[in-house]
Amino acid sequence: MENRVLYVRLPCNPIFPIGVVYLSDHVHKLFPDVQQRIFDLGAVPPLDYAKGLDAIIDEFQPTLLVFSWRDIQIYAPVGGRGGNPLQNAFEFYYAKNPLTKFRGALGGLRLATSYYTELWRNLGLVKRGLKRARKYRPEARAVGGGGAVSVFYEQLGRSLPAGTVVSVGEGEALLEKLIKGEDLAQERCYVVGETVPRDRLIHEKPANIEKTACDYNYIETIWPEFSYYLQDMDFYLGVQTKRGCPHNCCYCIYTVIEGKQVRINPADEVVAEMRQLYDRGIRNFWFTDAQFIPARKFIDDAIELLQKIIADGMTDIHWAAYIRADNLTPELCDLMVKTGMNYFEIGITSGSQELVRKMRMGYNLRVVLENCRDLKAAGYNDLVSVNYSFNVIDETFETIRQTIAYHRELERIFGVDKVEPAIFFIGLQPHTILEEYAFKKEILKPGYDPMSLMPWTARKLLWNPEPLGSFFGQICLEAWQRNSNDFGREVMAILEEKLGCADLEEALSAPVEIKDKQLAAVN
Ligand code: B12
Ligand code: SF4
Repeated sequence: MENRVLYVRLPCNPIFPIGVVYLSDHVHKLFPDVQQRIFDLGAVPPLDYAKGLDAIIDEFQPTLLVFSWRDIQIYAPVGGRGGNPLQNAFEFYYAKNPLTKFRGALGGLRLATSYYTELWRNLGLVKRGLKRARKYRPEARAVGGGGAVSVFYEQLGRSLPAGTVVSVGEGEALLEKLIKGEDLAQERCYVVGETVPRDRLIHEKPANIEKTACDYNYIETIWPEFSYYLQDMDFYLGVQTKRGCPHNCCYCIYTVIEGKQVRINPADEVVAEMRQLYDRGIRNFWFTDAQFIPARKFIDDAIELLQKIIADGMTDIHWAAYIRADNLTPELCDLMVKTGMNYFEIGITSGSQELVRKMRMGYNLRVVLENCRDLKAAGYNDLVSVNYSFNVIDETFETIRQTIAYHRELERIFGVDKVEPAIFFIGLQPHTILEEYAFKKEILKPGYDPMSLMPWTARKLLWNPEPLGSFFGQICLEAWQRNSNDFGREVMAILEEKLGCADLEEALSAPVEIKDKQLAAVN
């Protein structure tokens, strides 16, 4: 049977659709005769989604529709697609002034409307695409995957058309089987209306496939709109250097989806891939790994890659990534600066070692500071975004003071204007240790809908429990009022005004508790 594979990246902010690019590259390497096409709704204006999808299906007549869905969860401190979600929610939940509360309610309504509209619109696009493809190919099949599907695979299956294959995690092995027409029973997937997701499906290990350099000469031939991403020279194009993360951070699901075993993409292959993009004019790269240096034992791999980038002559690039700054050495710092790292995010979540330990993040905050000093000494003068999520577990005024002390030290190292505190509140995700904790504490009941944006559920999923929830609510409201353009720094300033700043040494030391390590007891 002839296979014609259409990859549809569902609407998304313009982030490079690296997932479908890698999938189609993999399929092409195994089955060079299979006809493929990429259609990226991230590059199409909203009014043209349906029309554009119809047109590509009429033209290409696919037998397999691969729908890639990147993100659903939108709680962020920044302007999202439906406004500033965090601000709307907080105004609604915490504002004392009835007018502000009303504004929050309206904002929340707008947000919920845009959230559900997006959700239904994407589900509608899958249905529409499949129905239209079946006009030409009655055997046509849909398969859904990507970040959002991996997180919400159990819920999304309820709304997708019968027969749709719902995939968790990487899709390479699954597509291989679908194209060969083989049984899918061993894959991390289920079929809507035919099978149900196996218990602990999400915890199953991904297939161990060694990644080779993506062949962009081929990608260009199946994706005429590729050039859209080459036009804006400030755009960071995705390149993956490894998969998997060995850590256990209590709120993170990716350590489960990508697996704990880190699989390194060979440095020569990564460089060969970057070189193809470089030759097309790209100078900004985002290493899309869950963590660029997941643990100390991967430092040598990072060094090898950066050395090879220099050896290849790509000396005028910039790159960014999520960096676990506890895993740096002076040599690596030097190479990071030399190869043009000009932005990185560290997700320490709290500046209190005690809390970092309770959240099971495996960070040694003292080491992070030492390594940041090495990075600065190596000449790093660009931005660092430090992700803090307050009130995850056992937060107290004392641990807040410690976080302030820690943040101020980072500012002393890099400069106040270079350290951007990104204040997130955790969006609770299914299958995480934090979810189990919420069950145990009876904050949530098993069977809740993690995708619900109804105010009573959303209030729990946007993790900010009492007794400190209302306190943080007020702090954030004040920060938006004072200066919404510098929200993170404003939050830090208000917290310091109200609570003061601890001694750095206190922040860095975590007395070991003998009894009841709450999260540790959960699993
Ligand atoms: C790197 C990254 C970023 C970078 C992206 C930089 C860049 N230029 O690419 C930055 C920091 C910008 C970012 C931002 C955000 N991100 Co982000 N990000 C990631 C991360 C770590 C990796 C994504 C990636 O590119 N992986 C590499 C590629 C190759 O993998 P992939 O696209 O997932 O594709 C593979 C599989 O998913 C699968 N697959 C994909 N499609 C399909 C389709 C089918 C049919 C099949 C079978 C398989 C399949 O196969 C592919 C190849 O193996 C993931 C977490 C993770 N570890 O995956 C979160 C993640 C994608 N982000 C997420 C979110 C929410 C966001 C934000 C919306 C956060 C926010 N609230 O602001 C923003 C969005 C910003 C925006 N402008 O819209 C969520 C999305 C799910 C959700 N919760 O809704 C994720 C999954 C993290 C999480 N666990 O919550 N992000
Ligand atoms: S280090 Fe990052 S990717 Fe790994 S488990 Fe923690 S939050 Fe998740």
